[in-house]
Amino acid sequence: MSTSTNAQKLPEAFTDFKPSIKVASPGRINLIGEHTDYNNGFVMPTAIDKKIYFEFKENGTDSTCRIYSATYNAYLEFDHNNLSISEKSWENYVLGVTNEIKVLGKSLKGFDCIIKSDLSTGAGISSSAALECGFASGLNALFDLGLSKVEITQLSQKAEHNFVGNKCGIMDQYASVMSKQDHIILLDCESLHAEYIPADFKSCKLLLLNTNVSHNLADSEYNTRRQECEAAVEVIQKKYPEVKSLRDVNLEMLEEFKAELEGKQYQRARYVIEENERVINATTAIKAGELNEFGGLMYGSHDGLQHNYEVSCPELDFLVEFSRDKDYIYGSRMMGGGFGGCTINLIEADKIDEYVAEAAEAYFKKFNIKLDTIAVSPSEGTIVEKL
Ligand code: GAF
Repeated sequence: MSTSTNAQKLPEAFTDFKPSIKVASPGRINLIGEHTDYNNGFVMPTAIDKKIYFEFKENGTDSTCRIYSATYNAYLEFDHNNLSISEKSWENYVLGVTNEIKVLGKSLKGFDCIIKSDLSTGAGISSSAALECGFASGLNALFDLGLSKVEITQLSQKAEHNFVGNKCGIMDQYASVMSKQDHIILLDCESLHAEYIPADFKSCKLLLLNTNVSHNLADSEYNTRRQECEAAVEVIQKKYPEVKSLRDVNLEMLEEFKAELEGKQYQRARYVIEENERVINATTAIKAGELNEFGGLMYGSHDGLQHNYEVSCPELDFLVEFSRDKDYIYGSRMMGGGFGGCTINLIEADKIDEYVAEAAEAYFKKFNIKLDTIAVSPSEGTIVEKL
Protein backbone atom coordinates (compact mmCIF):
# COMPACT_ATOMS: atom_id res chain seq x y z
CA MET A 1 0.00 0.00 0.00
CA SER A 2 1.15 3.54 -0.65
CA THR A 3 0.03 7.02 0.30
CA SER A 4 0.53 9.87 -2.08
CA THR A 5 -0.35 13.53 -1.89
CA ASN A 6 0.46 16.85 -3.35
CA ALA A 7 3.07 17.79 -0.85
CA GLN A 8 1.38 20.55 1.17
CA LYS A 9 3.14 19.57 4.36
CA LEU A 10 6.41 17.76 4.01
CA PRO A 11 7.75 15.33 6.60
CA GLU A 12 10.48 16.91 8.66
CA ALA A 13 13.10 14.64 7.13
CA PHE A 14 12.85 16.63 3.91
CA THR A 15 13.37 20.05 5.41
CA ASP A 16 16.90 19.39 6.64
CA PHE A 17 17.92 16.72 4.19
CA LYS A 18 21.50 15.40 4.31
CA PRO A 19 21.92 12.91 1.48
CA SER A 20 24.50 10.16 1.43
CA ILE A 21 23.99 9.38 -2.26
CA LYS A 22 23.43 11.68 -5.24
CA VAL A 23 22.48 10.49 -8.70
CA ALA A 24 22.21 12.36 -12.02
CA SER A 25 20.20 10.34 -14.51
CA PRO A 26 19.88 11.56 -18.11
CA GLY A 27 17.23 11.37 -20.83
CA ARG A 28 18.18 10.16 -24.29
CA ILE A 29 17.96 10.89 -27.98
CA ASN A 30 17.96 8.29 -30.72
CA LEU A 31 19.62 9.09 -34.04
CA ILE A 32 18.05 6.20 -35.92
CA GLY A 33 16.58 2.74 -35.23
CA GLU A 34 13.06 3.22 -33.93
CA HIS A 35 10.88 0.35 -32.67
CA THR A 36 13.71 -2.04 -33.47
CA ASP A 37 14.84 -2.63 -29.89
CA TYR A 38 12.01 -4.99 -28.86
CA ASN A 39 12.56 -6.81 -32.15
CA ASN A 40 16.14 -7.62 -31.06
CA GLY A 41 17.49 -5.20 -33.66
CA PHE A 42 19.82 -2.20 -33.77
CA VAL A 43 19.46 1.31 -32.33
CA MET A 44 21.68 4.39 -32.17
CA PRO A 45 20.90 6.38 -29.01
CA THR A 46 22.89 8.46 -26.57
CA ALA A 47 22.22 10.20 -23.27
CA ILE A 48 21.64 13.96 -23.23
CA ASP A 49 22.55 16.76 -20.86
CA LYS A 50 19.00 17.03 -19.48
CA LYS A 51 18.58 14.98 -16.33
CA ILE A 52 16.65 13.85 -13.29
CA TYR A 53 18.56 14.41 -10.04
CA PHE A 54 18.11 12.25 -6.95
CA GLU A 55 19.29 12.52 -3.37
CA PHE A 56 18.99 9.50 -1.06
CA LYS A 57 19.51 8.70 2.59
CA GLU A 58 18.51 5.90 4.95
CA ASN A 59 15.77 6.99 7.37
CA GLY A 60 16.34 4.53 10.22
CA THR A 61 13.15 2.53 9.62
CA ASP A 62 12.96 -1.06 8.38
CA SER A 63 10.70 -0.53 5.43
CA THR A 64 9.17 2.96 5.18
CA CYS A 65 10.11 4.61 1.88
CA ARG A 66 9.41 8.32 1.38
CA ILE A 67 9.85 10.13 -1.89
CA TYR A 68 9.40 13.82 -2.53
CA SER A 69 9.39 15.16 -6.08
CA ALA A 70 10.41 18.79 -5.66
CA THR A 71 9.81 19.61 -9.34
CA TYR A 72 6.24 18.28 -9.34
CA ASN A 73 5.49 18.95 -5.66
CA ALA A 74 4.36 15.37 -5.14
CA TYR A 75 4.90 13.07 -2.18
CA LEU A 76 4.77 9.30 -2.04
CA GLU A 77 5.15 7.06 0.98
CA PHE A 78 5.13 3.27 0.82
CA ASP A 79 6.25 0.14 2.60
CA HIS A 80 8.67 -1.88 0.48
CA ASN A 81 7.25 -5.08 1.96
CA ASN A 82 3.79 -4.25 0.66
CA LEU A 83 3.97 -3.00 -2.93
CA SER A 84 1.10 -2.61 -5.36
CA ILE A 85 0.43 -0.77 -8.62
CA SER A 86 -0.66 2.84 -8.15
CA GLU A 87 -3.22 4.87 -10.09
CA LYS A 88 -0.65 7.62 -10.50
CA SER A 89 1.58 6.92 -13.45
CA TRP A 90 4.86 8.41 -12.14
CA GLU A 91 4.64 6.43 -8.91
CA ASN A 92 4.66 3.15 -10.81
CA TYR A 93 8.18 3.81 -12.06
CA VAL A 94 9.61 3.95 -8.54
CA LEU A 95 7.27 1.31 -7.09
CA GLY A 96 8.07 -0.95 -10.04
CA VAL A 97 11.82 -0.56 -9.59
CA THR A 98 11.54 -1.28 -5.86
CA ASN A 99 9.50 -4.37 -6.69
CA GLU A 100 12.04 -5.68 -9.22
CA ILE A 101 14.86 -5.20 -6.71
CA LYS A 102 12.90 -7.30 -4.21
CA VAL A 103 12.18 -9.93 -6.88
CA LEU A 104 15.96 -10.27 -7.26
CA GLY A 105 16.09 -11.17 -3.57
CA LYS A 106 17.94 -8.00 -2.54
CA SER A 107 17.25 -6.61 0.90
CA LEU A 108 16.27 -3.00 1.47
CA LYS A 109 15.69 -0.80 4.50
CA GLY A 110 13.68 2.41 4.83
CA PHE A 111 14.93 5.43 2.88
CA ASP A 112 14.09 9.00 1.94
CA CYS A 113 14.60 10.38 -1.55
CA ILE A 114 14.25 13.82 -3.13
CA ILE A 115 13.83 14.10 -6.89
CA LYS A 116 14.36 17.19 -9.07
CA SER A 117 14.34 17.37 -12.85
CA ASP A 118 15.17 19.51 -15.85
CA LEU A 119 14.05 16.78 -18.25
CA SER A 120 10.73 17.46 -20.00
CA THR A 121 8.07 14.77 -19.71
CA GLY A 122 6.01 13.75 -22.74
CA ALA A 123 8.64 15.00 -25.20
CA GLY A 124 9.88 11.53 -26.14
CA ILE A 125 13.28 12.01 -24.52
CA SER A 126 12.66 9.25 -22.05
CA SER A 127 12.08 10.80 -18.68
CA SER A 128 10.65 7.36 -17.79
CA ALA A 129 13.93 5.51 -18.20
CA ALA A 130 15.77 8.34 -16.45
CA LEU A 131 13.42 8.01 -13.48
CA GLU A 132 13.62 4.21 -13.30
CA CYS A 133 17.35 3.91 -13.83
CA GLY A 134 18.31 6.84 -11.60
CA PHE A 135 16.14 5.49 -8.80
CA ALA A 136 17.53 1.97 -9.20
CA SER A 137 21.12 3.28 -9.29
CA GLY A 138 20.52 5.26 -6.10
CA LEU A 139 19.13 2.28 -4.19
CA ASN A 140 21.97 0.14 -5.52
CA ALA A 141 24.52 2.55 -4.05
CA LEU A 142 22.63 3.28 -0.82
CA PHE A 143 22.23 -0.38 0.13
CA ASP A 144 25.28 -1.84 -1.62
CA LEU A 145 23.09 -4.17 -3.65
CA GLY A 146 25.92 -5.17 -5.97
CA LEU A 147 23.90 -4.71 -9.17
CA SER A 148 25.88 -4.14 -12.36
CA LYS A 149 24.96 -1.26 -14.66
CA VAL A 150 23.45 -3.65 -17.18
CA GLU A 151 21.38 -5.32 -14.45
CA ILE A 152 20.07 -1.87 -13.54
CA THR A 153 18.92 -1.30 -17.13
CA GLN A 154 17.25 -4.72 -17.24
CA LEU A 155 15.40 -4.45 -13.95
CA SER A 156 14.24 -0.96 -14.91
CA GLN A 157 12.85 -2.30 -18.18
CA LYS A 158 11.02 -5.02 -16.22
CA ALA A 159 9.59 -2.40 -13.86
CA GLU A 160 8.14 -0.62 -16.87
CA HIS A 161 6.63 -3.86 -18.18
CA ASN A 162 5.21 -5.04 -14.88
CA PHE A 163 4.12 -1.88 -13.06
CA VAL A 164 3.67 0.74 -15.80
CA GLY A 165 2.31 -1.72 -18.36
CA ASN A 166 4.45 -0.50 -21.25
CA LYS A 167 6.18 -3.43 -22.98
CA CYS A 168 9.18 -1.32 -23.97
CA GLY A 169 12.51 -2.47 -25.38
CA ILE A 170 15.87 -1.90 -23.70
CA MET A 171 17.07 1.15 -25.68
CA ASP A 172 16.06 3.95 -23.34
CA GLN A 173 17.36 2.35 -20.16
CA TYR A 174 20.59 1.32 -21.84
CA ALA A 175 21.21 4.79 -23.24
CA SER A 176 20.43 6.47 -19.94
CA VAL A 177 22.88 4.34 -17.95
CA MET A 178 25.61 3.27 -20.39
CA SER A 179 26.25 6.32 -22.62
CA LYS A 180 29.63 7.99 -22.88
CA GLN A 181 30.28 11.70 -23.21
CA ASP A 182 30.41 12.89 -26.86
CA HIS A 183 29.63 9.45 -28.25
CA ILE A 184 26.65 7.71 -29.74
CA ILE A 185 25.99 4.02 -29.18
CA LEU A 186 25.42 1.45 -31.87
CA LEU A 187 23.57 -1.06 -29.72
CA ASP A 188 22.74 -4.60 -30.73
CA CYS A 189 19.62 -5.17 -28.65
CA GLU A 190 19.95 -8.95 -28.85
CA SER A 191 23.49 -9.40 -27.54
CA LEU A 192 23.66 -5.98 -25.85
CA HIS A 193 26.98 -5.48 -27.59
CA ALA A 194 27.64 -1.73 -27.73
CA GLU A 195 29.97 0.11 -30.07
CA TYR A 196 30.72 3.69 -29.04
CA ILE A 197 31.06 6.01 -32.04
CA PRO A 198 32.40 9.57 -31.71
CA ALA A 199 29.53 12.03 -32.19
CA ASP A 200 31.27 14.11 -34.85
CA PHE A 201 28.86 15.91 -37.15
CA LYS A 202 31.33 18.51 -38.50
CA SER A 203 29.62 21.92 -38.70
CA CYS A 204 26.22 20.40 -37.91
CA LYS A 205 24.28 19.93 -34.69
CA LEU A 206 21.47 17.71 -33.56
CA LEU A 207 18.36 19.77 -32.91
CA LEU A 208 15.15 18.57 -31.26
CA LEU A 209 11.91 20.28 -32.19
CA ASN A 210 9.21 19.57 -29.63
CA THR A 211 5.69 19.40 -31.12
CA ASN A 212 4.31 19.87 -27.60
CA VAL A 213 1.71 17.23 -28.36
CA SER A 214 1.45 13.82 -26.80
CA HIS A 215 -1.47 11.91 -28.31
CA ASN A 216 -2.88 9.37 -25.90
CA LEU A 217 -2.67 6.54 -28.43
CA ALA A 218 0.97 6.18 -27.53
CA ASP A 219 0.76 3.50 -24.83
CA SER A 220 -1.89 1.21 -26.31
CA GLU A 221 -0.57 1.44 -29.87
CA TYR A 222 2.97 0.76 -28.67
CA ASN A 223 2.00 -2.60 -27.19
CA THR A 224 -0.10 -3.38 -30.28
CA ARG A 225 2.90 -2.81 -32.55
CA ARG A 226 4.95 -5.17 -30.44
CA GLN A 227 2.22 -7.84 -30.66
CA GLU A 228 1.95 -7.41 -34.43
CA CYS A 229 5.70 -7.99 -34.82
CA GLU A 230 5.64 -11.04 -32.54
CA ALA A 231 2.66 -12.47 -34.41
CA ALA A 232 4.54 -12.06 -37.72
CA VAL A 233 7.50 -13.94 -36.22
CA GLU A 234 5.22 -16.82 -35.14
CA VAL A 235 4.00 -17.25 -38.71
CA ILE A 236 7.55 -17.15 -40.13
CA GLN A 237 8.79 -19.64 -37.51
CA LYS A 238 6.51 -22.36 -38.92
CA LYS A 239 8.82 -22.60 -41.93
CA TYR A 240 11.99 -21.18 -40.35
CA PRO A 241 12.11 -22.41 -36.71
CA GLU A 242 15.55 -20.84 -36.24
CA VAL A 243 13.99 -17.35 -36.51
CA LYS A 244 13.75 -15.87 -32.99
CA SER A 245 12.74 -12.32 -33.88
CA LEU A 246 12.40 -9.97 -36.88
CA ARG A 247 16.11 -9.39 -36.47
CA ASP A 248 16.62 -12.81 -38.11
CA VAL A 249 14.37 -12.11 -41.10
CA ASN A 250 15.30 -10.46 -44.40
CA LEU A 251 12.99 -8.92 -47.00
CA GLU A 252 13.21 -11.89 -49.32
CA MET A 253 12.07 -14.25 -46.56
CA LEU A 254 9.29 -11.89 -45.55
CA GLU A 255 7.89 -11.87 -49.10
CA GLU A 256 7.24 -15.61 -48.83
CA PHE A 257 4.72 -14.90 -46.07
CA LYS A 258 2.98 -11.86 -47.56
CA ALA A 259 -0.27 -13.73 -48.20
CA GLU A 260 -0.27 -15.48 -44.82
CA LEU A 261 0.39 -12.49 -42.59
CA GLU A 262 -2.78 -10.92 -41.23
CA GLY A 263 -3.90 -7.30 -40.97
CA LYS A 264 -0.94 -4.96 -40.83
CA GLN A 265 1.65 -7.58 -39.86
CA TYR A 266 3.42 -7.53 -43.23
CA GLN A 267 3.92 -3.77 -43.31
CA ARG A 268 5.00 -3.66 -39.67
CA ALA A 269 7.59 -6.38 -40.24
CA ARG A 270 8.78 -4.75 -43.45
CA TYR A 271 9.39 -1.49 -41.63
CA VAL A 272 11.43 -3.19 -38.86
CA ILE A 273 13.60 -5.14 -41.32
CA GLU A 274 14.28 -2.00 -43.37
CA GLU A 275 14.97 0.10 -40.27
CA ASN A 276 17.58 -2.39 -39.03
CA GLU A 277 19.31 -2.09 -42.38
CA ARG A 278 19.18 1.69 -42.17
CA VAL A 279 20.90 1.66 -38.76
CA ILE A 280 23.76 -0.43 -40.11
CA ASN A 281 24.10 1.87 -43.15
CA ALA A 282 23.92 4.93 -40.89
CA THR A 283 26.84 3.61 -38.86
CA THR A 284 29.00 3.42 -41.98
CA ALA A 285 27.86 6.87 -43.14
CA ILE A 286 28.56 8.54 -39.78
CA LYS A 287 31.99 6.94 -39.47
CA ALA A 288 32.83 8.16 -42.98
CA GLY A 289 31.50 11.65 -42.25
CA GLU A 290 28.92 11.31 -45.04
CA LEU A 291 26.19 13.47 -43.60
CA ASN A 292 24.07 13.56 -46.76
CA GLU A 293 23.92 9.79 -46.75
CA PHE A 294 23.06 9.67 -43.05
CA GLY A 295 20.42 12.40 -43.44
CA GLY A 296 18.77 10.46 -46.28
CA LEU A 297 18.50 7.46 -43.97
CA MET A 298 16.85 9.66 -41.32
CA TYR A 299 14.20 10.69 -43.85
CA GLY A 300 13.79 7.04 -44.86
CA SER A 301 13.24 6.14 -41.22
CA HIS A 302 10.54 8.78 -40.87
CA ASP A 303 8.78 7.65 -44.05
CA GLY A 304 8.68 4.07 -42.73
CA LEU A 305 7.40 5.17 -39.32
CA GLN A 306 4.74 7.35 -40.94
CA HIS A 307 3.44 5.01 -43.63
CA ASN A 308 4.28 1.43 -42.64
CA TYR A 309 4.61 1.45 -38.87
CA GLU A 310 1.99 4.21 -38.50
CA VAL A 311 3.24 5.73 -35.26
CA SER A 312 3.68 9.31 -36.44
CA CYS A 313 1.11 12.12 -36.25
CA PRO A 314 0.26 15.22 -38.34
CA GLU A 315 2.39 17.52 -36.17
CA LEU A 316 5.54 15.40 -36.58
CA ASP A 317 4.91 14.87 -40.31
CA PHE A 318 4.49 18.60 -40.81
CA LEU A 319 7.86 19.38 -39.21
CA VAL A 320 9.68 16.72 -41.20
CA GLU A 321 8.07 17.94 -44.45
CA PHE A 322 8.96 21.51 -43.57
CA SER A 323 12.64 20.60 -43.37
CA ARG A 324 12.85 18.71 -46.66
CA ASP A 325 13.66 21.55 -49.06
CA LYS A 326 16.21 23.23 -46.76
CA ASP A 327 19.69 22.55 -48.10
CA TYR A 328 21.22 23.19 -44.65
CA ILE A 329 19.20 20.36 -43.07
CA TYR A 330 20.61 16.92 -43.83
CA GLY A 331 17.92 14.82 -42.23
CA SER A 332 14.86 14.91 -39.99
CA ARG A 333 12.65 12.27 -38.43
CA MET A 334 10.26 11.63 -35.57
CA MET A 335 12.06 10.25 -32.53
CA GLY A 336 11.00 7.72 -29.90
CA GLY A 337 7.71 5.85 -29.55
CA GLY A 338 5.74 8.35 -31.66
CA PHE A 339 2.28 9.98 -31.62
CA GLY A 340 3.90 13.24 -30.50
CA GLY A 341 7.10 14.36 -28.85
CA CYS A 342 10.06 15.57 -30.88
CA THR A 343 11.63 15.43 -34.27
CA ILE A 344 15.40 15.07 -34.39
CA ASN A 345 17.16 17.13 -37.05
CA LEU A 346 20.70 17.24 -38.35
CA ILE A 347 21.24 20.88 -39.22
CA GLU A 348 24.08 23.32 -39.95
CA ALA A 349 24.74 24.94 -36.55
CA ASP A 350 24.78 28.51 -37.92
CA LYS A 351 21.32 28.08 -39.43
CA ILE A 352 19.54 26.89 -36.29
CA ASP A 353 18.12 30.25 -35.18
CA GLU A 354 16.87 31.16 -38.64
CA TYR A 355 15.26 27.76 -39.15
CA VAL A 356 13.66 27.55 -35.72
CA ALA A 357 12.02 30.98 -36.20
CA GLU A 358 10.65 29.97 -39.60
CA ALA A 359 9.47 26.53 -38.49
CA ALA A 360 7.86 27.89 -35.30
CA GLU A 361 5.87 30.46 -37.25
CA ALA A 362 4.63 27.91 -39.79
CA TYR A 363 3.85 25.37 -37.06
CA PHE A 364 1.85 27.87 -35.04
CA LYS A 365 -0.07 28.96 -38.14
CA LYS A 366 -0.96 25.36 -38.93
CA PHE A 367 -1.73 23.93 -35.47
CA ASN A 368 -2.04 26.94 -33.18
CA ILE A 369 0.58 25.30 -30.95
CA LYS A 370 3.88 26.75 -29.80
CA LEU A 371 6.94 24.93 -31.10
CA ASP A 372 9.80 24.44 -28.63
CA THR A 373 13.39 23.49 -29.20
CA ILE A 374 15.44 21.31 -26.90
CA ALA A 375 19.17 21.84 -27.18
CA VAL A 376 20.96 18.54 -26.64
CA SER A 377 24.48 17.24 -26.70
CA PRO A 378 25.64 13.60 -26.41
CA SER A 379 26.45 13.08 -22.73
CA GLU A 380 27.63 10.64 -20.11
CA GLY A 381 25.15 8.10 -18.71
CA THR A 382 24.03 7.90 -15.06
CA ILE A 383 26.44 9.40 -12.56
CA VAL A 384 26.33 8.15 -8.95
CA GLU A 385 28.12 10.02 -6.18
CA LYS A 386 28.68 8.65 -2.66
CA LEU A 387 29.02 11.52 -0.17
C1 GAF B 1 10.04 4.01 -26.50
C2 GAF B 1 10.46 2.70 -25.85
F1 GAF B 1 10.59 2.85 -24.50
C3 GAF B 1 11.77 2.17 -26.44
O1 GAF B 1 12.05 0.91 -25.91
C4 GAF B 1 11.71 2.13 -27.97
O2 GAF B 1 10.96 1.03 -28.42
C5 GAF B 1 11.16 3.44 -28.54
O3 GAF B 1 9.94 3.83 -27.92
C6 GAF B 1 10.91 3.35 -30.03
O4 GAF B 1 12.10 3.14 -30.70
O5 GAF B 1 10.93 5.04 -26.21
